[in-house]
Amino acid sequence: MKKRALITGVNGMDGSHLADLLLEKNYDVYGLERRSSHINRENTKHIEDKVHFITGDMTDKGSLQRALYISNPHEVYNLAAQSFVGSSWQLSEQTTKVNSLGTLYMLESILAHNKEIKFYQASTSEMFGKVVETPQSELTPFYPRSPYAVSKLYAHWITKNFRESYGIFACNGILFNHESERRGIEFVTRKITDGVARIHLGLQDKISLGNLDAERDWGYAPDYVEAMWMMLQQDERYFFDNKVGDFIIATGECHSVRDFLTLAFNEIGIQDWKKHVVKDPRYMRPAEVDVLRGDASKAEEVLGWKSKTSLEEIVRVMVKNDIGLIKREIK
Ligand code: G4F
Repeated sequence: MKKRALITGVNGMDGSHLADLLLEKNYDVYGLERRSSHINRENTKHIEDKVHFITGDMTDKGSLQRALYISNPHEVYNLAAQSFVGSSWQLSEQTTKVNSLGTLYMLESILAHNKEIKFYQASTSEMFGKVVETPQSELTPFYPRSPYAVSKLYAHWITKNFRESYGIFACNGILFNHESERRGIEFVTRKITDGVARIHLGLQDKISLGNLDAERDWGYAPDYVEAMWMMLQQDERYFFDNKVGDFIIATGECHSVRDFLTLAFNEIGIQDWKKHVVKDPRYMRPAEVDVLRGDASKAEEVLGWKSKTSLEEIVRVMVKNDIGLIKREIK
């Protein structure tokens, strides 16, 4: 029998990579997308005829109930979110409604529809915020530093609570930063690779950025969506052992925004990039997360998952892809 999966946020970077993976594994893939006059299926256009798209919204519980009814899934991957930390101070209410209440609505809907559905929640390293220890593991206390991180912390705990209260097979994947050529342009890595590509093609001279000293544990999104899938394939007999519920997904390595700039400019043969980068206070955050580094040893031990792609490779793929995209754009 073919398995059915419902992915919320299917047109995002993670949603589209996960849809690719599940289609490869012969799933029937249903994707929840928001109504809009310009639906952005940039990341899913190559699989548009294979994914069953369902219109819905995380803040509209009826639409989630309807999506479950239509897809009748074995697995739900909740990847929809207001995911840009920087905007969460301006959009704190919307961020909370989508990220926190949306997760609650989905869990309530699963409980009403079919308790046997396995549920994956996109938790995040941002919950560690002002870190109390390094590296961060599943046991590290949280200290969120943005409305985004606070909203995700609610979603994390309500997922855990539904697991403990109702016995739902629900996992939190605490994913550290992960990137790919499908990353939104507002995130620092893609902003840099897009800017570097434009500089290479003579279309711009400078990239405006905020805090260059921030350090992140950057992995490759296609590797990370595999971990999401693996979490939901665990043996149910061991699931309610508390050790098995939530997982850190990370590379264990940490690099600064400066390091990322060095690697990206290297790809176009520029060593001294300083004259191409302008510090712009508009991109500084009211409260910053200075440094994140994850310890994914539980994922390796229990799931057999390990990050496969180096930061050098990620940067190479992203810069190359942006050069190709822009060349086609200006043709
Ligand atoms: O790329 P970022 O915007 O990612 P951030 O805030 O770490 O969050 C991402 O990863 C989280 C963990 O997986 C996710 F939960 C979240 O949804 C998102 O995917 O910023 C990274 C760092 C920050 O410290 C930021 O201050 O880069 C710094 N930065 C410096 N200049 C900038 C810029 N970030 C952005 N977006 N734009 C800049 O110009």
